[in-house]
Amino acid sequence: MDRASYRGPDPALVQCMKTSVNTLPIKILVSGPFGAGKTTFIRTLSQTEVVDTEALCTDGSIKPTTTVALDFGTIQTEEALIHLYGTPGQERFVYMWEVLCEGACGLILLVSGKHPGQFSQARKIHDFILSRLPLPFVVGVTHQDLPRVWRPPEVAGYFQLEEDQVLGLDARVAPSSWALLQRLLEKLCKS
Ligand SMILES: Nc1nc2c(ncn2[C@@H]2O[C@H](COP(=O)(O)OP(=O)(O)OP(=O)(O)O)[C@@H](O)[C@H]2O)c(=O)[nH]1
Ligand SMILES: [Mg+2]
Repeated sequence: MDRASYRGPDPALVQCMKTSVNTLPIKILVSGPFGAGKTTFIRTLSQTEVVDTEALCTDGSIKPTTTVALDFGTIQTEEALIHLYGTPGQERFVYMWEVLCEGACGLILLVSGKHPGQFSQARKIHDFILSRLPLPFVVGVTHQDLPRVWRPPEVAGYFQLEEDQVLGLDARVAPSSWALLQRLLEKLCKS
């Protein structure tokens, strides 16, 4: 077809592309150390029943269960379908981090402001994932509802990140969790 006779794209094709854009999921990885709040974050935001793989902690740990494979939740916004994949926090499940990275568009790295001793583990997870896939990412500092916890600017300093890449949240609360996801989506749009 020559330029002169071109009358614009086939309306059926345009409709099909719009549908694809709205239905192709954006895969977001939610990772971070043990107990950072990954499963909680996904349960708070998911609009569908969360698929989780919790198993009892048998070592007298600080919490009764831990994720052993993944968490999976979904969010449908006007613009996009978002798939949230949560990783296990414990290093013995490291093989799942690799599996879950596949096809991810962005990373939410959660750290608990209550447990600065886990920041080095968070850095390991960050390096593990980003050395395989240079994903846009944000850091969420959970447990901001508690007193005497590390605050986002301090965590940004620790990880040597810009302050706007690190947000505080209570992962049990939807608006606070949504603000973090929104920050990542803004980054994805710019990348
Ligand atoms: N107060 C408070 N509690 C939180 C917050 N985020 C998570 N929790 C609690 O912390 C505990 C651990 O949360 P999980 O969501 O299981 O943590 P996880 O990162 O999935 O843990 P693993 O899968 O074992 O690595 C749960 O009891 C949550 O209710 C938060 O921001 N504030
Ligand atoms: Mg979990």
